[in-house]
Amino acid sequence: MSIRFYFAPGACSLAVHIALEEAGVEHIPIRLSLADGDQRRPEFLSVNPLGRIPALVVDGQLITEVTGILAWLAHRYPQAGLLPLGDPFLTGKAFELASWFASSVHPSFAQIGRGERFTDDPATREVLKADGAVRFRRHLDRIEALFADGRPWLLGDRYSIIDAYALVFYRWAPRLSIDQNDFPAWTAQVRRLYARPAILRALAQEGLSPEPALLAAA
Ligand SMILES: N[C@@H](CCC(=O)N[C@@H](CS)C(=O)NCC(=O)O)C(=O)O
Repeated sequence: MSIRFYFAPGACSLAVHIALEEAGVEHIPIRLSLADGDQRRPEFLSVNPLGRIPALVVDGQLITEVTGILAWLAHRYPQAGLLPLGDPFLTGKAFELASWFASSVHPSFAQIGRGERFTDDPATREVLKADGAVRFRRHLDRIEALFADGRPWLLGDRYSIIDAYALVFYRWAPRLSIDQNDFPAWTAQVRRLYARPAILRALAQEGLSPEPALLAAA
């Protein structure tokens, strides 16, 4: 099987990168620079005409959307335990969270830097930018609140790839000057995430590192 994975460092594609590492999937990583506009160049538009990452090309067939790719990986590599596929309720909860991340959390962040997705009107973009910052912060607070019952992972007792998906947003918080220490329970979960070698490998392959204070020895 040939798998080509298109990603940008620290973007939402990080969740897919972690899943590929967790499942030990051999793949060809293709790094794009969003700042340089690689996603709008003909070479990439011929792969994904929507000009978005992540994109996975499996034996010539394209899969896009974080949730779509994670679902494919979870079913194709069930031994990796990316999703609790044997438990219909927890699988539903996993997709509940992934859908919320993709439809609400991520778009609120996109309102800030990708106003062109929503409107052509410059004045409305400014409104969206301010509104996105408020909404993104509220979403992060909601993620923190999910841990209020003491669960170690988003789905309960067991790690799933949904925990890695949330890590994308946790790592975006400082870009908006949001202090990650405002989320103590979530921060404890991120410490547990950084104890997983697959996650450290995915970060390293993107040229990124864990926040030093959150490593086990810190
Ligand atoms: N709903 C999509 C969102 C994909 C998306 O917006 N990816 C961003 C990076 S996080 C991107 O490709 N941005 C490039 C651009 O908007 O030009 C998903 O969940 O995969």
